[in-house]
Order: sequence, then structure tokens, then C-alpha cells
Amino acid sequence: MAPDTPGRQTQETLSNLLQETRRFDPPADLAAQANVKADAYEEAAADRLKFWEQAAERLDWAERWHTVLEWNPPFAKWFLGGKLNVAYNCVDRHVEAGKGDKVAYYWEGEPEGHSRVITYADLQREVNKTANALLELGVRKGDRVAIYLPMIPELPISMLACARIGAIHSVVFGGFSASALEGRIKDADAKIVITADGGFRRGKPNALKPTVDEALANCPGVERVVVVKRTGEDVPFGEKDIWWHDLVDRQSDKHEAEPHDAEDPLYILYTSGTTGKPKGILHTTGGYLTQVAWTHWAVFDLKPETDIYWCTADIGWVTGHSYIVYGPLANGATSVIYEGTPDTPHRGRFWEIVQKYKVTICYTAPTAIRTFMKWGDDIPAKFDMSSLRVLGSVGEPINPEAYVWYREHIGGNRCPVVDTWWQTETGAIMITPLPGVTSAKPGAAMRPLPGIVADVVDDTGQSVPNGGGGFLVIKEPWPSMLRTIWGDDQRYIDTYWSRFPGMYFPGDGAKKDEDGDLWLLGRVDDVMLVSGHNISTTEVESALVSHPKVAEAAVVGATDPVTGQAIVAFVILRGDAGEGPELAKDLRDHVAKTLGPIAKPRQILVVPELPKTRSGKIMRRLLRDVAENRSLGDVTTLTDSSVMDLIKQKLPTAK
Ligand code: 6R9
Repeated sequence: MAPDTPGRQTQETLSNLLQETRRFDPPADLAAQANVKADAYEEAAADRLKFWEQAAERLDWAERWHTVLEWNPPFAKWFLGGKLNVAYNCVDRHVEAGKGDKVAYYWEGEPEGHSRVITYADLQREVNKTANALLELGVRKGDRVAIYLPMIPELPISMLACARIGAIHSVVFGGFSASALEGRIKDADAKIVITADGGFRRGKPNALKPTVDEALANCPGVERVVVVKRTGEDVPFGEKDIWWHDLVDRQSDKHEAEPHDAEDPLYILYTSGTTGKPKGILHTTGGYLTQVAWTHWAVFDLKPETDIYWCTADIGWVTGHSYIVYGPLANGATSVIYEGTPDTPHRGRFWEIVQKYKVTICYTAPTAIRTFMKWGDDIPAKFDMSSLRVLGSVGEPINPEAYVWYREHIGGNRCPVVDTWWQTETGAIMITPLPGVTSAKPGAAMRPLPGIVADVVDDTGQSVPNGGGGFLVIKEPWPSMLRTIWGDDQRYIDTYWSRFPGMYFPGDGAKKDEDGDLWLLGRVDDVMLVSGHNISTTEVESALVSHPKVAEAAVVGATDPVTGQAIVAFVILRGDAGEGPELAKDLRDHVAKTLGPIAKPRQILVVPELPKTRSGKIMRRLLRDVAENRSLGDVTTLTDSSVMDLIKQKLPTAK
């Protein structure tokens, strides 16, 4: 059995407790001019492959494909025979169309005053020089290049330079440790590493190069290390090292982009497995670019001539790959890239950036939204955010209260919020409202996009009726799907295609409401079994967050002699909410009232922080360890491991 299944009957009981009746219709003017209208669903349903062919036609192909899809389950090939160059599509074609002076990126460094404006013509010169530099270092098509950089322009430039020459990039998030970096370099057998002396984080330089040196002590296959000078701090410099400016600056800014096969690999991106070593998710060229470009244009209703788009993710995650680099650039958009954290030098930094660049589309994560709620409504209220018109959310289920807060305090009650469900493995958005079409329900990802076939099934793989809960599955291949796990086809088959034969299983629980709309309920390993009822952590968390005193909540199931599992909740209070003795009772009653007595937490602990991965997902596994009084498992992917000490101090002497 696949590792992520609870192995129990889940139909109906995965929880249909949450009652959410609020609806937000698309603004009439946006709907009237929307890039995608309601008929797209019917068109795609009538001929799915034709729909994706039309999406692919938005790109520039050097040679057209002869076959849209070759499907040898679970191995897909899209746009066979087609040839294109991703960097040409993201950069050169816009310059050739007379848009060289258009801004591709407004880059905002963390220290104030560090900013750069990069036009498409600038980007073309930089990418060409970097491609020539990689060629000089002996990088050839199919070679792997590891990129370990902060959020600076050299990061997308390096990715595009690899794409241009057909080298496969493997971006490793700059917050990862030496051993995480080492594992990823070895698994992909990278021959070049691109890094920096450091980056700026929370107002201070944060060195990267020493981490690379530590990782490379055990990676003899790496031939050269290219180092960007960002902070100017002293760093160790060895024989393999070469400064970016010494190498790249002297290169020609001309480079002829050769077309690559639609199925040539574009990149590997590692995502953690539930067990064992990280999985190297492999994405290829034509299908990936087709779906990221189409979804970026459709889901955000992008008007490339007038929108200023900002995705706050780190490029080290798939959200940054698809929706800071490839999607926006393929569409010729103008984007903002911000290097630092939302609280440096003050807690209004994000909104100051929205005001400064007149951002029109903002794409962020529920964890950030809940943090802003905790900091207080008065902070965003100080800034002019009237430029915003569409808001997006990704990374976790968004609690209805966080959704409504985001809509009201960031979007001024005017902007539709799109809750976009997808994964590193899916490459691009799969399930989401469309801003000009969908009457959105706060907390629901609503419907699969046109061209995507998703469903909720029970334990035996049968589709559940409306009102039922179970497992999310994808029933047909899609253009930007992962092609395999790098070097491990068997693990690809076992992890994603074995639980339900013939269907892709992402590992998420979901329910279909009475209208057939989809609600994502978190990873299925986050489902609790209380007195025989399956209850999702997400719904209990949302109930807690809907209490006026709660900013953020994480819920786990802890072993209980009577009920099998019992609900233990960790909550962060909002702003100045006091922590009196009545609070726990209040919150338990509130959950009972919102969801029903079965969902009432056994225990509520007020904590100052929650343990999160560096991509902002709550690590419930660690909280379960605390709730069950076990020693903590692996904490290496936490943003801040001292958080767990703070939480343990808050425990009444552990039971
Ligand atoms: C893009 C990204 C994937 C997992 C996924 C799911 C969760 C992401 C979500 C969501 C509910 C959403 N997830 N978006 N759950 N609603 N809108 O985050 O990729 O880092 O690979 O994570 O994140 O559990 O399976 P990745």
C-alpha cells in the first residue's frame, strides 16, 4: 500500500462537518472582461486534448508536435515531435515583439534602497551571458546544475540560462542545510553549483557559501562553483570556485537558442517524501510550459500590458518556479520579486511593496495570511492597496476566516480570492476558482480547471456522491504532470499510481459538497480518527481560527485510551487577546458549536509559535510527538527549531 493512506473506510466520515454558506461572486467588470469565461469548461470537456493544443499554441514552437499525448500509464508524453526553447519563449520572443523595454522584474532587496529594474531586453542579455558562461564551464545539454541562491535576479537568470542550453536545473532552497544540499547534489549528480556569498534575511547578511563548502566536502562530482557577490562578506574561496562577475560579465550577450524536444527534461525539484529520502520530481519542457503559462494567464486573469504581478513565494519552491519564473515570463508579465521577510524592517513591508509598485495581483500562502491577521488589521490599513484586483492563495487549505480576512483587509472586499490547489508533482495549478467565473466559497478550491479531470473517491476507488468525503484523485494525465521521480521509476509508480489503479493519488483528503464543489482537507496522514469518525485537522483548525481570539491553530490526533485518537489543539492568539482560564473552555465550546461535539478538542494549548517547514506548512508530526509525549523526530526542515522548545515549555507537565 502507498505510504500516505490511512487504510480505512473514509466515505462520508472524512468529515462533512463544516458548514460554510458565504459566497463571493466575481466582480461584474472583471467578469465582463475576463480572459476565461464559463464556456471554457464545456469546451474542454468536449475535447480535452484540443483544449490543451490551443493552450500550447500560446507558445512559440520551432516545430509543431505531431501527437498531442502518448499515454502508457503511468508514463505520459505530451506534444510529441514538438520542439521549442523555454528561454526563447520566456524572454526573446517578447523582445522580438518590440517589448524589450517592458519591465520583466522589479526586484526589491530586503535592505531598503536595494532595488533593480530588469526589462525583458536586460533579461535577454543576462540570460545569454550566463548561458555562454555555463557553456565555457563545459555544461552541456542534459547535465545537471544545482542552484543554491537567495531571492536575487541571478536565480531566475541561472534557471533560464540552463533552460536555454538544455541543462537540467535543480534549485535547492537557500534555507536548506548542508546535508540537505549534499543529498540533492548527489542524487542529481550535479556537476556545477551556482551560489552566492550570502543573502539578506531579517536585516542581516546570511552566509550561504560556507554551507556549500560543507556540502561539497562529500560531492567529488562537482567540478565548479560559481559564486554571486551579494552581501560582500568575506567567504572562503577554493580552487573550484569562480566569481559570477569574473565569469559572466566578460561573456558575449548573444546566444542562439536551439530548440529542444518537448519531452526534454527542464528541471528537477526535490520534495520531501513521507518517509526516506526526498523525491526528485522531474518536469519536462513543452507540456510544463504550456500549463504554467495558460494557468497563470487564466487563474489570475492576467492582463500582461497593465498588471503588476507579485508572488511572494521563494523561487526555491515549485510555486516560485511556476509562478515567479516560467508562467509570468512566458506570458510577458511584469512581476515583483522580493528578497526578504515580511517583517523587515517592519510588519507592513509587504503592503508597502504593494503600494510602491502598484501591485494588481498578489499570490501568497495561508500561513502568511494568518500571520498578518495575528499582527493586526491596523497594519495593512496604513497603506494604499487600491491597485489590487485579484488575490491568490496556495500551499495549504485556507481557513474560511483567513480567506475572508484576506478578502477584506488586503483586497478591500473588491478582489476575488482564488484558492489554488496543486503540488510540486502537478507542476501547475489544477483545482481553483476562476476569478471572472466562479462564485467562490471561502475555504474551497471549488473545481478542477478546464482540461483537468479530478474526483473524490472512497477507499475502493469509487467516486463519492455529492456530500461525500474521501481521497482526491486525478483521472487523466495533464500536460505539466511530473514524468517520473529522478532515477526511480518504481518509486514514481508506487507513490502515486498504486493506491488507486489507473488514477493519480496526490495524498490529499477532500470532500465534495452538496453542489459538487471540492474542499481540500489536507494530507490524508493528517486525518484523525476519533471514536471511529474520521475528522480532518483542517476543519477543526478552521473552526478554531473562526473564533475572534485565535490567529492560528494546528490540530493533531493523539492516542487516547477511550476514543482511539483525541484532538489536541495548539493555538496562537490574536494581537492582544488575553489568555484567561476560561479561554480553553470557550474555544472547546466554540468548536463544538461550529462543527459538532465529536470535533471538540480534548486539550487546548496556547503557544507562541507553530513548527513550520520552510515552505510554510505546519509540521503536525512534531506536534503529535509533543501531544503523545514522545521525543521529537527529525527537525531539520523546520524554519526555526527553537520553536519546539517554546512549545514544550507551555505544556502542562506532559501526561
Ligand atoms: C504548490 C505547493 C503540495 C501540498 C498538496 C496539499 C497542499 C497546496 C493547497 C493545498 C489545500 C490548497 N496544498 N495548495 N491544500 N488547498 N490550495 O504547495 O506544492 O509544496 O508540493 O505542496 O500542499 O496538501 O498536496 P507542494
